[in-house]
Amino acid sequence: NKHQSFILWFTGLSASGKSSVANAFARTLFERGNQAFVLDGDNVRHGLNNDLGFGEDDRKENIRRIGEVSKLFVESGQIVLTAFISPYRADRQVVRELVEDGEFIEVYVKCSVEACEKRDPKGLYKKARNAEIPNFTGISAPYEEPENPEIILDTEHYSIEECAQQLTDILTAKGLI
Ligand code: GGZ
Repeated sequence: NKHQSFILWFTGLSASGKSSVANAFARTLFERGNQAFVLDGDNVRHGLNNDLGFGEDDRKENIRRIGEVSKLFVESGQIVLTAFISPYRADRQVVRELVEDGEFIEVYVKCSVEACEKRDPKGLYKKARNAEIPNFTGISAPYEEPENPEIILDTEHYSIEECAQQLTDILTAKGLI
C-alpha cells in the first residue's frame, strides 16, 4: 500500500458529482489502507472559509486557501481529494504550481449545465434562473473547462460508482496507488 502523496483536484459544476465521486473513491482508498482525506464545501466553506462568498475575488481566495491546506496534507503524507467548483483556470494553475511536479492531479468532473440543472438536488439552479442567487456558475458566472486535465470523469453518462472505479483503474495504471 505504499503510495506517494498527491492532490486529486476535482473541478466541475455544482451538482456535477465532485463530492460524491471524491467520497466514494476515498472509501476505496480507506479499504486499501491508503491515507486519504476529502476537503469539500461542507468542511471548508462552512469553517475556514466562512468569510468568503462567490464573487470572483472570493472564489480566488477560496481556492488559494484550499490549495495551501492541501499542500499541508500532502506534506503530512496523505492523498487529499478536493471537491470545489474552482471555475477559473488561473486559480487552479496557482495550486498546481504550489506543489511538486506530479503532485497535482486535475480531475475534470464533466457534466453539462443542462444535466446538472435537471438534477438540481438543492434547487440552486432554479434560484439562479430566478436571479435569487447571483453569480451562479454555469448560469450567471463562468466555468472555465480544464484544457489539459490529467483525468476526465463523465458523470453525465456514468454512475458515481463507475466513475470511482475508473479513478481506481487510472491511478493504478499510473502506479500511484
Ligand atoms: C456556485 C454556489 C453559489 C454560486 C452557493 N455559484 O452544489 P453545491 O452548492 O453544494 O456546491 C456549490 C458550492 C460551490 O462552492 P465552491 O467552494 O465549490 O465554489 S468555488 O470553487 O467556485 O469557490 C453550491 C453552492 O456552493 N453555491 N452559491 N453563486 N455555487
